[in-house]
Amino acid sequence: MATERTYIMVKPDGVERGLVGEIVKRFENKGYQMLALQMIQPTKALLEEHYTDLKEKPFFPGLIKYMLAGPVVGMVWIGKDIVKVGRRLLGETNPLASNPGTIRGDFGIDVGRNICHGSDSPANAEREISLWFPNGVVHWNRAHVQNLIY
Ligand code: 3AN
Repeated sequence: MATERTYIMVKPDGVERGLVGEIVKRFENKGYQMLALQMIQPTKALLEEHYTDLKEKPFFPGLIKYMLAGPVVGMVWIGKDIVKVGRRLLGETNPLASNPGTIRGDFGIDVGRNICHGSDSPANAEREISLWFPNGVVHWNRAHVQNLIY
C-alpha cells in the first residue's frame, strides 16, 4: 500500500453537466485528500502532451476536439493506493462497461463522453501533475486544520 498522488480531471461534458461536486464528493467520502483544484480551458498543445501515449489512435483527433469543447476541472488528490482506487471510483473507460456505483457507470453511456480522467500509474500521475500544475502543488496536513479549536 503506497501513499500516492493522482491527477483527476472532470472533462468538459462532466463540467457542463454539473458533475464536479459529485466527483469531488466521491473522493472525499472515500477518505482521500484534495491538494489542488483548478478550472482551466486547456490548449490543444497541453492536451496533445497529456494524451501523448494515444496520439497514434484513430480516435485521437476526436478526443482532442472533445477535450477542447469547454473548461476542465483538474485536481490533485493524495492517499493510500489512490491511483488504483481512484480509477475504480471512475469506472471503466467505456461507461457502458462500468458498474453502477462508479462515476462513469452512474452518469455516462458514451466512451467519447466519459466524464472524467484519472491517471493510470503513479509515474503518469506525477507526469500529469507537473504538466497541469507547472507551479507545483502545496501540501497541507489535515491534522493542522482539525487541531484548530477556538
Ligand atoms: P482512461 O481515460 O480510462 O484511462 P484511455 O487512457 O485508454 O482511458 O483513453 C483516454 C481517453 O480517450 C478516454 N477517457 C476516452 O475519452 C478516449 N477514448 C478511449 N478509447 C476510446 C475509443 N475507443 N473511442 C473514443 N474515445 C476513446
